Amino acid sequence: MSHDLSQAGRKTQTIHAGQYPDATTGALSPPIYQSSTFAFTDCAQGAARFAGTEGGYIYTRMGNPTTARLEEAIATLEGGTGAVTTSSGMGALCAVIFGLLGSGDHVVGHSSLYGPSRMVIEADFKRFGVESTFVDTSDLDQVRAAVRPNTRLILIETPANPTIVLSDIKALAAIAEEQGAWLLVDNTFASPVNQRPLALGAHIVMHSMTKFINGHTDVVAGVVVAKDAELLAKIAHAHHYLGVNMDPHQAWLVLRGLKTLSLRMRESERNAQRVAEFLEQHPKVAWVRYPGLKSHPQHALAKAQMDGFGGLISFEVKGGLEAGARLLDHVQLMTLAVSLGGIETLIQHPGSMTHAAIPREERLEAGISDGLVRVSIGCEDVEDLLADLKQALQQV
Ligand code: LCS
Repeated sequence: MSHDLSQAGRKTQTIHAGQYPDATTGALSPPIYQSSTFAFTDCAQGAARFAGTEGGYIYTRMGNPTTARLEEAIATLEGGTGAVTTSSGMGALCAVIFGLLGSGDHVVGHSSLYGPSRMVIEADFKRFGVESTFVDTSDLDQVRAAVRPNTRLILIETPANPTIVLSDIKALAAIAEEQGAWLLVDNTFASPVNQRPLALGAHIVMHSMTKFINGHTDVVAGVVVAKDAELLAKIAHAHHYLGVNMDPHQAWLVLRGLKTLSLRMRESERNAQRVAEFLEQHPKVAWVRYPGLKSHPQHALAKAQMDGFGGLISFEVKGGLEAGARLLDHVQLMTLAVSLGGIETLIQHPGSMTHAAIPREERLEAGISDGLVRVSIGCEDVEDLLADLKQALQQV
């Protein structure tokens, strides 16, 4: 264990939490314990580890020293009691639902969620009796109207994928508390550098670490952090049975990426602010949504609950889908690809890509218009990004 970093600054936490010299060799970079299983000294020790009366490792699906370092790091950053790492962000979401909900329980979710996150609840967990209602959680009245006596979970992304709509974490946590439900915040877009939902009252935080936390577009990974130990134990139990564990090598890569999270986020949001301002004044652009713009309907909330505005922008080119497709087909430096939060700029069309699984009517209701373009701004020289957008917009 490293020394207590719970009160340290975020840059310090990203660099030092879970990162300390190996006890036997002094290696500063964490060893990758690429082992599926761990030997017991005798039968009594094996029995004690299974019974939970003795700490230590058993089998990598249930825990591993390299993934444990990453869990320590993210729990420190999010201010949680602990964390479980998962093979993907979807693995994180499924572990929470599998661990906490059952037939007859009800979920209130943000209508604008990553497509598969919404559909796994709306279509797949439905087969197991989990009910759900999706509303615009930025409107608290809609949430209050959707909550039922059997509501156990409120799920939001803030900022939301791909609409960049914000939801008020503190207010939603209060509604959840009143109802005896848990508030789960998918903190992927903000990252723990910009937003700490547990401190605002949320009960559980999850991430697709595929995005900003890893940051190098080379790993798919997820994590769940819980505020209290009992909740974490329930989720961890489900996680061990589901088999959505993280591989030790995957954990090592994310630990490496995490060290520069703060640096990357600051660079990416500095660029994103400039790009958003450029798009907003461009005559061929119909609208732009970025939390750092005064025109964002929740700019004040962004300033209150976030410490930075992040790297994600959504916008629409005048002429809708056809015009947007032309733009996407003509970018040169930006890459036409899904995913986000990497060091390089990625641009994509949610309606036909990341959110295509959501029926069109539901997409439109959630504010995901046919022409909406989402761009994840990276750490390139901003002048090059602006020049690329300028030339691509000329082709529209
Ligand atoms: N939560 C959010 C907010 C996401 O954006 C994603 C993936 C997930 C969860 C799922 O994480 P994964 O299993 O992929 O690690 N979002 C993607 C996107 O917008 N483009 O490609 C993937």
